[in-house]
Amino acid sequence: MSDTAARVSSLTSWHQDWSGLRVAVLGLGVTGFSVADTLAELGCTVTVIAAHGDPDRERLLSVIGVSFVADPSDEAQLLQLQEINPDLVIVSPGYRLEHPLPEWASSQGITVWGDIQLSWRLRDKVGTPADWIVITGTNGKTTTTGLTAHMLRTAGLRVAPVGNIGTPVLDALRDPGGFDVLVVELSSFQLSRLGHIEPYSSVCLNIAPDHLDWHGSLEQYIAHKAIVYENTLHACVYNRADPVTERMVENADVVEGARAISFGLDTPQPSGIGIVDGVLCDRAFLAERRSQALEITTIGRLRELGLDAPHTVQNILAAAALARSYGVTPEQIAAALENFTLGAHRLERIALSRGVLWINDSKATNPHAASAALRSFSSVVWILGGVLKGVDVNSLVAEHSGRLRGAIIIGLERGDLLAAFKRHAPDVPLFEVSPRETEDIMVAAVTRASEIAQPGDTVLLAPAAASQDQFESYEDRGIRFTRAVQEYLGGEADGDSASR
Ligand code: UMA
Repeated sequence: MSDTAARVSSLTSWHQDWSGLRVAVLGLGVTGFSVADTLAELGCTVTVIAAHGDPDRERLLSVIGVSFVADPSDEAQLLQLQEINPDLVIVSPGYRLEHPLPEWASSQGITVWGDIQLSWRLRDKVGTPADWIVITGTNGKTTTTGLTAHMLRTAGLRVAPVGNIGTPVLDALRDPGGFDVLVVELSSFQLSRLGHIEPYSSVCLNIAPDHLDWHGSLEQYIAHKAIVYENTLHACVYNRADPVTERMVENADVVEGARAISFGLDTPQPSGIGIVDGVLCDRAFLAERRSQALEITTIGRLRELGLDAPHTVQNILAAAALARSYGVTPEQIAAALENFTLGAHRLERIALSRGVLWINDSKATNPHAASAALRSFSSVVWILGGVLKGVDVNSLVAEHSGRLRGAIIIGLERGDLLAAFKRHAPDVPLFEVSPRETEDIMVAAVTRASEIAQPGDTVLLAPAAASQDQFESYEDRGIRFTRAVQEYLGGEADGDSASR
């Protein structure tokens, strides 16, 4: 190890001397900006390199004395990086592992970290470092992160939900108020560059194929997800219905005394959280767990709160396990659920008009999430398509063909979807919204959906794909859908609640 690499490796506290380090930050999204801002504050000499600029962030970088280089070509960016010859490279999550810039840096013996490793090292800026509860999984991460944070907050703790949910961990670390707990949502991208951290508790909620274009194979994707459990101090929470997550816990190198805790919709064994006769119960965090269980809430109450979709209940059980591991009481968890609302773009009800329910599940960015959404309704006009990320859609179409009144395809990449419908749902009326045909994809999709839907149907935006081919983000996609529905219906929505 070079002297520089040894110096970088020894930096494990905000209060050490980071000054003068030459750092290259890859990417100028939310992560890149927070990294550059932090390292500039610590006295490093920082250059941000990215494919594209961002006028607002660029302006701020110049104010804080950070250089910025934008070039769409990887070769040109590499030359810039070589010229900087940094002591340390911090990579934004979206850069694939074998991207030429981090690859070159590693080959030169230069230390390469993701933003989460940097955050872990800097976690002692304000007072006693917060404990980290870390959450991953193919689907439900963001909801579970929000739920866990809400439960901990209801118990009177100072909590921030951070990470892939949208707020970089570094932003929370620099909050002068400080936190007791950070609930950190980690994507497979962030996990693949995690390095050594020591989570208080951890969970991988479920595994289904996603981001295969980025990871190369399902095996690699699973291997990266499994990193979430490494060095866990107290509770490794896994999904009883998903044996892959259980195997991850069995194989993880955890701290002596850390427990494996399962969650699931079925009856829990000791060290599990689950459901008995409609009651959500904890058989994990009580001394008498061999013979007793603690009641948390009931499915009936969750139904009244609109939180009873099976995948939502699973997220609640996982969040309850994490919160219980931190000492939150069942009563506090029940109280938290009373005023928790699912975020926008997750089975979000837009309108009920002329007997047709309009639902925005733009957050369904892979087939597993879309399948959960489809399962919630019996007769569906389904709007789908976008960036498929190398994931197979055949079984999704086959599984749900029976509930489809029709399907409307958006997105640029269509071959696989069209072939899946031809093979598994040849009788389902299929429509395409051609990007060339129209300026506003969602207006066209909503108009077409309104022509097909019958009273009793649900029009469901659950794309099973990422959005970036036609929209800025899944939020942008959901907002455009919502706006198109509202404009189409004018003041017509019945406004009463629909249950089906
Ligand atoms: N860039 C390049 N070349 C590349 C990749 C990126 O130049 O090969 C540059 C872009 O030009 C841009 C910047 O990098 O300047 C964007 O970086 P980024 O893609 O890492 O995005 P951030 O804005 O930093 O947001 C990231 C996460 N994005 C991704 O993982 C793609 C956000 O998750 C996360 O909320 C944020 O950090 C804070 O942690 C989004 C996401 O889609 C919501 N996540 C995926 C998912 O949930 O499925 C993993």
